Amino acid sequence: MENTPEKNLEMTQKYDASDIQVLEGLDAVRKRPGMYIGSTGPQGLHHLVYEIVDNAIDEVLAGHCTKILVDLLPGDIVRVKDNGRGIPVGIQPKLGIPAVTVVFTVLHAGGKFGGGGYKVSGGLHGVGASVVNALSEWLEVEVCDGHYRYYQRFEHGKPVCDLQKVEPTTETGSQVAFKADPEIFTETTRYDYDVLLKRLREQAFLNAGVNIILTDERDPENIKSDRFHYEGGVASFVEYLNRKKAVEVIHPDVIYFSATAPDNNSTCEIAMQYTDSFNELILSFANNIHTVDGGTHEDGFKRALTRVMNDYARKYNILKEADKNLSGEDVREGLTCVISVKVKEAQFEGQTKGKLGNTEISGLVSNLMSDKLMTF
Ligand code: TSJ
Repeated sequence: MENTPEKNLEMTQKYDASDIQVLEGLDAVRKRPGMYIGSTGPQGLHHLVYEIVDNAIDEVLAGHCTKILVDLLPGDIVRVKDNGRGIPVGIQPKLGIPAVTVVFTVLHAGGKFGGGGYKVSGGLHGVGASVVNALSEWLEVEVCDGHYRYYQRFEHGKPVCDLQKVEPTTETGSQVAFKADPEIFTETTRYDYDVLLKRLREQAFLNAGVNIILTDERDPENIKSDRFHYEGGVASFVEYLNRKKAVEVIHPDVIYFSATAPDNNSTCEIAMQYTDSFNELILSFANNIHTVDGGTHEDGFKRALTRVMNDYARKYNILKEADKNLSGEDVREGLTCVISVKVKEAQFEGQTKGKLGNTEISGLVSNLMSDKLMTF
């Protein structure tokens, strides 16, 4: 009964149907790219790189990747390579095609196959590799799974060959090379080295221990390269932010706290250090995304900092009975702080999705801060 002609016909039809759906999905991305990457200007262009790198960062978070190479090649081709497990190449049962092909041809397919729920990173709009593929003139993926090297090429998001088994190898990892489509990015397809450098350095700070190497080979006469590796993670980030000669730090060591929620669904890291500056600098991140408008993690931090400082000041009679409480601004003067939370199901709010909305995170961060800062 399993292999009757009727059954085969049915399967063929099913496959065709999902195939059409796949094409429709990526055509939608090419029709309205702004919906998926924000803009088709320089920001959107750079966003393509972040989307691909984010996938490699997920492999770092899963504990299987230590090194990410980002190369700019002549013609503004981007090549990203990691030393992770390799994007799975097995046939995805629902669609009947290799999982890696699904990753690049089905919207929102990133990290979903296999049902593993570890994926916590993601770009501004959390869309993934298929969007980059849809907006690329061409894209090539290579996967090594410790047994074989595999290869597939796409043009304008469509496979131009099946996944090829190239050669035996003991290597493991993934590599993606792509050329942004000038028909989409009409303003420019030129990457700004310093824009990528800033974002990749930030990612290295937020993911302690990872090695990220950015190389610009666009001009063979003038090759540039920077490597980012910070064992200190967010504490190193604060040191870096306070490195400027114009400011003096008030205490030599950066204060660092971390916690995992009892339900294991979120983690929080805080690094802070006071300087003699009048300015406060609080950078907050959720799932490695800079939350420019703050949110529940930042609120929880500020609430706890104000409370602990006032409690301490009362207890040791620094604030006398007649004195008013210190305000939030008072206790944040001169503070440099990085807050990084990783949340299983992050909710980003606001017009630009720059604000963390998860209500449970406010309590996690404020409890961590109250506990540890009080002890400190
Ligand atoms: F190379 C790269 F950085 F450009 C890149 C790496 C680009 C993309 C789109 C993905 C990746 C990537 C994906 N690196 N590593 C992975 N890992 C997986 O997809 C993977 C591997 C194994 C398993 C497993 O459960 O065995 C699960 C996943 C999600």
